[in-house]
Amino acid sequence: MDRETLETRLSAEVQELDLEEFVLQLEVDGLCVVPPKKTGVGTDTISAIRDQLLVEAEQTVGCGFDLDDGPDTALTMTADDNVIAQFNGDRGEPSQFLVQQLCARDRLFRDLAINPAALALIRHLIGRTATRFSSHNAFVKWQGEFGYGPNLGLHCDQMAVPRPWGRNALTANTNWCLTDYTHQDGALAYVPGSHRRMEPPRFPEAVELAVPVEAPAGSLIVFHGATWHGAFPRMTPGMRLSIANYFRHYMILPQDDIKNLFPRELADDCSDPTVFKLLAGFADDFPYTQPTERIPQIVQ
Ligand SMILES: O=C(O)CCC(=O)C(=O)O
Ligand SMILES: [Fe+2]
Repeated sequence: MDRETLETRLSAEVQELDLEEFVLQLEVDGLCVVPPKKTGVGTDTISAIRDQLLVEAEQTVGCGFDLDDGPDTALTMTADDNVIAQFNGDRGEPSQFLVQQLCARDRLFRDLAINPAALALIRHLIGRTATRFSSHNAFVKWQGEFGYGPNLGLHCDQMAVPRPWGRNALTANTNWCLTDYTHQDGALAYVPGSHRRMEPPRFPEAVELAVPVEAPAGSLIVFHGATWHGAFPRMTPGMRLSIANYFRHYMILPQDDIKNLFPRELADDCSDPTVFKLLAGFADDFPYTQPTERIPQIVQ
């Protein structure tokens, strides 16, 4: 490969934002941790997002949440079909839930979803013009020994896509750490290099190889859709908060039907409406909502 071809494989955004080292880490490990000085998302913004998320958590569950103490009321999970079983504790005592559809809730979440550094790395994985939103969820967690159970909830995000997978990512994820990630505090767990296996996790191998992603609050974790990951249980008091802004190739179904259901006027209220609307897929052709081909006409 000549020098020019090699150079053009990294996008202008990756080069301008000085993200080359993270691209290399994504290629080798299938995951990278980007510090706040590279994303431009500072302590004040992270703190405002955290406060807003605690408000959303309270609205969702109906009890108060405190960063240092967790929920202010005892909580349980019902056998309701809407409850995702993986989020139950071993005796039905929950220690986490999701706040979903974040981008419809507050502009802070919309601006985070189009952060240029996150987008440059995701587009490197999925493809520049092919990248779209899939979902925007917050993980709200507190102390609980069980967590995801002995398998640490290890999975790949692109597991719903039929195999064989190629090396290109069909989906890719960003996790914004809103609190410090340490092993004891319930960090993300992942298996370095597992995206190169191009298959879902095998057990017990995956658990044996899993390592914690330790990173201070404000860090951005980016990972390939085939990377094996889950989380360690939070063993300490207080809360573990993160936002997962999840992306897809435009030929992969989104988790949330953003194109059809997201309020268009909210898309105009963010730091870059053009980029937000492109990623939301508002202008995408597929799936057709009406016939698109010309019909033969009878000659009069
Ligand atoms: O933090 C976690 O509990 C897991 C996050 C995860 O699986 C994801 O964002 O896809
Ligand atoms: Fe995941």
